[in-house]
Amino acid sequence: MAAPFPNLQSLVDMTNSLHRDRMIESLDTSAVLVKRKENEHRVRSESPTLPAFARLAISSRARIERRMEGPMASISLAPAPAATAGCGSGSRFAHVQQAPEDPIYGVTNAFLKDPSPVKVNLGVGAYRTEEGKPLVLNVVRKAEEQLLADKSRNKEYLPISGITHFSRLSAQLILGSDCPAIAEKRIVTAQCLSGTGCLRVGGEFLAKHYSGPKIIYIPATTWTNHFRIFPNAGMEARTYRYYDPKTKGLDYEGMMEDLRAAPSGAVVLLHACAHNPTGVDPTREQWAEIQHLVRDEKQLLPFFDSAYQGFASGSLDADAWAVRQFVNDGGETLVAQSYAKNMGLYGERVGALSVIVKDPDVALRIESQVNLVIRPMYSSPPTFGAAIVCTILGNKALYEEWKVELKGMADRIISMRHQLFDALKARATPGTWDHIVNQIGMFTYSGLSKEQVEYMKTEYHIHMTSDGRISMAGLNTRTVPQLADAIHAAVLQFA
Ligand code: PLA
Repeated sequence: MAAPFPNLQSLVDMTNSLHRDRMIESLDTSAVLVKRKENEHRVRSESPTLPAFARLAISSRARIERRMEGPMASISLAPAPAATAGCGSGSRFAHVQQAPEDPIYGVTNAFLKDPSPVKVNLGVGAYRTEEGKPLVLNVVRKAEEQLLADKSRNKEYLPISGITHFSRLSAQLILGSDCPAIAEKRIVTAQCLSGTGCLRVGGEFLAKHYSGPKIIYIPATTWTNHFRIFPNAGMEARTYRYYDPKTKGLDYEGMMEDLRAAPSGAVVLLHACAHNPTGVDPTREQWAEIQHLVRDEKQLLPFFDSAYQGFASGSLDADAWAVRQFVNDGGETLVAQSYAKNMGLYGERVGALSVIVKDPDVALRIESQVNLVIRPMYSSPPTFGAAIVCTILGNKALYEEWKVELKGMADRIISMRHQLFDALKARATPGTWDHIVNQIGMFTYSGLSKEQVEYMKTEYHIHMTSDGRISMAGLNTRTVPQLADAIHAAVLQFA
């Protein structure tokens, strides 16, 4: 009968050599770190000041190397000693490093772990009601009921680029139903996995097919995920100045200077409205000059990230103004649209990527290539969320009802801004707080420091991102005083 483990010896050998490689590798890492430290402090290796762990690393490496030269049989298949177990000995993934926590999801994790009954999550940009609860819009409930009642619906795969009707309605929503690019069929729209999916697919399409420099200019202060999405998609990410902490407003001069210095034809990422995290948008006059620079001076390719249409001002049209200005000048443009916030469809992952070009034939070919980006990535998008959007946008009564609900959310956020501003004024909190009411959209970029944010977390159980961003949509009349007390104390504590 064949032995149960005919290759036991080779297994032993493999494991041993794996242990040895891992141990040597980790000791080498220590040695490299030591070398760096040595250089920094100009400490010679024989110096008695060499830290103890460094001496240990170097001598252990020599010992292991000596040992490995002996017969393999001298090493048992027993579990790795405790010292190496930490480096995951035996695993092909032992080299995998702990990734840093996502700056926004990390806040949610810390909030969930906080046992305090008064904890408040002002981290992620997710709308909450006055009662502090997540909101499913009434129109969404109605659309869901209609969809569930329709027994002719099935669960078939969607086409690679999603529901065609959804794409048309989405393009009309962001560009306006009278947009010439739509009438002239110079637009390709694909249903993607919410705003993030649109940016990722758009980024990869550009990395593969854009004829200009594959460099995207991102605001230096921006939604943190932008910095990962585009390099992952194959684009080089560079930054342009955007926010001026001194004025808590737009660094307009810096922005123009940096875009002017960009290589001609590079891509530029622009927040369509309600810039995240700063809440600072260009004025219409500034937009006109940005457009002139982008189109006429530098032939940059604008890529709009529209994650908050309707959330900024309460008006879908006003919040789409900048995008429409660019598209209607006839130049080529990309737009990523998200329905997470404005329809409250966060987890349904519904979004639309539009590529607007100069020629309908080019649009057709782009469509085929966008599909070729999507197909090996996730094949085709999910059905239900996009069906909800189609039901609402395709029905006049539901559409009107949605606009009212959307305005209700935007107005509640604006009212939170005023309540917080008044509460700080009432406490005579040192500093200027006008930016709380002047900034636009879901977030207040408070100007609070990392230390102040940490203090507010430990002392007041207020959770927010370490850059001082406050999700105003997470506040309510009950929690405003708690936040105002926390800010007041933090400002006095770290004056
Ligand atoms: N673009 C910007 C500017 C965003 O702020 C967000 C979401 C997205 C795109 C992507 O959203 P979506 O994929 O869900 O459509 N930013 C949130 C959530 C609201 C997050 O970080 O994922 C935020 O808290 O910043």
